[in-house]
Amino acid sequence: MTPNEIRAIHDLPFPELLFRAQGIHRTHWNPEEIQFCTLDSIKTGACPEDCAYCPQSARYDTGLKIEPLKDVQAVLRGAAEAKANGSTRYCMGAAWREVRDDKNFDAVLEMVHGVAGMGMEVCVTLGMLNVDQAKKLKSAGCKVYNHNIDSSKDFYETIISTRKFDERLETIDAVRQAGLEVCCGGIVGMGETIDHRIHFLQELTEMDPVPESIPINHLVPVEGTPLADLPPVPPLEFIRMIATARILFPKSRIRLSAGRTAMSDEMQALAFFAGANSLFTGEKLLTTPNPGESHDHRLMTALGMRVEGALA
Ligand code: SAM
Ligand code: DTB
Ligand code: SF4
Repeated sequence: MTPNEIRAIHDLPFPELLFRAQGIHRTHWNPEEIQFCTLDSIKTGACPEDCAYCPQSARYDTGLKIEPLKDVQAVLRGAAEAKANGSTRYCMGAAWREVRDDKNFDAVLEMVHGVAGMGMEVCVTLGMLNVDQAKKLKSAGCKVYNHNIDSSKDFYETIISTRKFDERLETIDAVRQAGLEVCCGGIVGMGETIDHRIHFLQELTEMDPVPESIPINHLVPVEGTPLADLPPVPPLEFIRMIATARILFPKSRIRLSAGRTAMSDEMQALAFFAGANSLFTGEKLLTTPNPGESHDHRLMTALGMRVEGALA
């Protein structure tokens, strides 16, 4: 699809855009269900990369408490608790530039093995990696690898100087070659234009196969990072992104990811109507606040919706 064709969808009159997105959504998904996923930051901060949005980069003073790789048993306890709260997917993130073949990676493989053994879907996001490492994750029971392209190539290279957009694509290729599912999305609200957003979506359409899961994060502005003072994206623009993603990727999960603490319940309801069908629960994302388990269960009840895979 050309950028102009994608832009034409994105710019449809709002009722038409939402009607189309919802129609596609109900053809492929149960519109009453939302998948609850839990994030666990297994290694926090002191990252050598300079991603301008990220509180975990060592370049910015964000007051973040740096933590080395967590203990395997502590991670497994967290996963058991998340499962008890309705999460069916456990996503472990490490502030690494890349995976190294060392004892830390061996410990991550143990975590993956343990969480998979509890019957949860396991997703990890560890930075760049090669096919061999991706295969080891797969053998340990990992289902999905998260690696975002974050924005259009042009815009990406104004946001991060320590790596190239094409290196992101290489990692995603390695993940595919190993037979893992791909979770790949981006961030809106970093000062990009709507055309940058369109090119970001177009880049995803060119992946073959397209990602099974597409997180749409709203920038969480963190003091100390270069993007700390950016204004939020107008809510209706954000909803247009969700709806356009749903139309372009009928069978992919669209994840309403970072930034929900700044969104009203009404805005989140609109995002679900536009086709978002997954979110991160818990008090924290990786390092920034998140609405929390009880808020999200209340929201599901208020909307007459259900947590996907929940017993009751
Ligand atoms: N270090 C690995 C990497 O960069 O792929 C994995 C962890 S990194 C924190 C995962 C993703 O979190 C980033 O690609 C970005 O999309 C998202 N993220 C980080 N900081 C954010 C922020 N302040 N607001 C919204 N999303 C953010
Ligand atoms: C993704 O796209 N969003 C999640 C997950 N993948 C790993 C991370 C959001 C992090 C937001 C900033 C923070 O809490 O540090
Ligand atoms: Fe490091 Fe990932 Fe944050 Fe970039 S987004 S600074 S690679 S943790």
